[in-house]
Amino acid sequence: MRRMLTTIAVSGAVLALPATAAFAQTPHTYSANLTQANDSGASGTVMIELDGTTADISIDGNNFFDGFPHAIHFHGEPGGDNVCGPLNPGDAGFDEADEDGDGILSVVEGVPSYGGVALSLTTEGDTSPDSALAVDRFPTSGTLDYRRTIELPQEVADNLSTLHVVVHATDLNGSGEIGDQGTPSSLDPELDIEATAPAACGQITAMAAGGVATGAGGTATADNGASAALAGAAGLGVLGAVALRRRNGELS
Ligand SMILES: [Cu+2]
Repeated sequence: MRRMLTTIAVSGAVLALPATAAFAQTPHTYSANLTQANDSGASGTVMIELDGTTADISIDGNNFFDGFPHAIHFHGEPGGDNVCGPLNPGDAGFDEADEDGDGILSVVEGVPSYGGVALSLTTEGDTSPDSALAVDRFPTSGTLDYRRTIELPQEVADNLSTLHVVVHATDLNGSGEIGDQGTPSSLDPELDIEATAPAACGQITAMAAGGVATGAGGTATADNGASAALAGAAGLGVLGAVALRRRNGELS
C-alpha cells in the first residue's frame, strides 16, 4: 500500500512537469505607450510578444501625419540608461535639449535622452540601424497599422525594457504637408526637418511579470497571450492535483 501511494505521488509530479515546461517557454509580453513629441498630437500603442529572439510587433497609432513615411525605431543603448526625455516645448528640460533653440526637438537633439537607433521597424527587409532612413519601407498611414515578426539581435531581445520606440515625421508648421519647414533634417541635409523630427516616443516595459505575479486569480492582463498561456500552465498543474486526489480516493 505504501509503495502504491509513493508511485501515485511520483506520477502526480510527472503530471506537474508539463506546467513547468510551458512556463519556461511562455512568450514575454512588452508594451509601450507612445506619447507625442514636438506637439504632434499623435499617440499610440506598441505591443511586443517576445519568444526567444523572435518578436511579434504591432503598433497602432492615432493622429500621425497621414501619407508620409514614418521611420520607426527602437532607440537606446541595450542595457543602458535611456529615457524618452523632454519631447515637447514647455516640458521640463526641453530648452536644454533644444540645443539650437528653434523650439523643435530634432532627432539628434533627442539622442542624448533616448539614445541611438538599435532597430529599424521597417515593413520589409533589413531591420538593422542601417535601414534607419529607408523611407520607402516604413508605414505611411496616420494610424501606422504596423504588424511584423522580427528576429531581434540577442542584445536587443535581452534588453527590450531599456529601449524606446520613436516614431518620426510630423507636420511641424501645420501646413498640411511634410517637408516645408525650411530647416534641414539633423540626420540628412537633403531632407526637411519635418521628415525626421520625432512625432512620438514610448518606453518599452515588460508586461508578463505582472501576469505571473497575479497568478491564477489575475485578470488584469487576461487579454494577452502570455497570461493565457500561463493560465493554461496553471490549469495543467490543477489537473495534475485533481488526478492525484482522484486516485487517492479510489485507493481509500
Ligand atoms: Cu528613430
